Amino acid sequence: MKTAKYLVPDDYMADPAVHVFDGKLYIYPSHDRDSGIPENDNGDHFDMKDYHVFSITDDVENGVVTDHGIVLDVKDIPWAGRQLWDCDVAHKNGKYYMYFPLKDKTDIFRIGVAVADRPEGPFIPQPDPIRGSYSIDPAVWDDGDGNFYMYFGGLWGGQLQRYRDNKALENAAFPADDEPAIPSRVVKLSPDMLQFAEEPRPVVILDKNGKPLTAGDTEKRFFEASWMHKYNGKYYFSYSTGDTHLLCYATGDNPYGPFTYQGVILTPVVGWTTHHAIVEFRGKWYLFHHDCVPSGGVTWLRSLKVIELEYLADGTIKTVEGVKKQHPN
Ligand code: FUB
Repeated sequence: MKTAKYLVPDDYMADPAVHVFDGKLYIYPSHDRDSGIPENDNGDHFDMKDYHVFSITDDVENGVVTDHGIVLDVKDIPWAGRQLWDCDVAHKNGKYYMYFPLKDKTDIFRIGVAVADRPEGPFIPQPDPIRGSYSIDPAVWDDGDGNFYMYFGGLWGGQLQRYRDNKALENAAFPADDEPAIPSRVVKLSPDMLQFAEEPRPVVILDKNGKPLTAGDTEKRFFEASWMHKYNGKYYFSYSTGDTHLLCYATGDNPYGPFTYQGVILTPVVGWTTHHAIVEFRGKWYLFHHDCVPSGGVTWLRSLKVIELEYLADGTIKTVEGVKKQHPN
């Protein structure tokens, strides 16, 4: 697959999380809609209300994409305020666990869990969010030894700047440009998959000299959209740089890191956000992502895309060119 392919041309879907369950590929995206809320740095215009699940049985290039319909609706989540953002799903012992960020009734993002018997749902929400959870963009990694790890966090509208050492701050705090960047977080999940098993830890990304990336290094530092995959025994932590619109990656030797910055996976796409999942299916690697080309550049109406991903012999990822655009900010 040399050029990216749109997967759901008739609707706006974004923020793909993708997994292979029972030999089928399942896509768990955000479901964009036009709410009429004006665009701002807080992301209020991303006012999503439900999730759909999609599956592909054959190969990604030619397979039919099946829409399994609405599998979780904000009106069924007891603690809901607003804004269902990027979710992810993990499978353990015959159950499927959907992790989703949602603002509670006080407008604070928490991470909730909903449980299903099948990968295509429906997902039944737990009565309360995960204790001690905060911010957005949960991505759950199955380490294959019975342990599952959640990566999460996002700056600006994702509220990560409001926390330090897992405690809410009185006021949001951004580090100075020469100070270490605000990190994504990683936490092991409890055996029942419904809570954190420990305190979340910072995901430290080092430069090639072993120094943590600084807040001023905006083309490399973490902003949002964590994802984890493993290639040739190495852990690849990937993420969006947010206001510089890049998807980057860093590699390490274990799920907690530290990770060393390696490079750019995807150059800027049309639209403010960029977000992705990397997954192997039938012997090929794929980069699932989104852009705003079909909506004519409307930031909050994004469309799902996929393109084959290539690794070089040394394990580095060949950069994919997004559909270029000058970003106004
Ligand atoms: O979809 C809302 C937010 O936009 C996601 O949570 C971020 O990762 C960005 O894609």
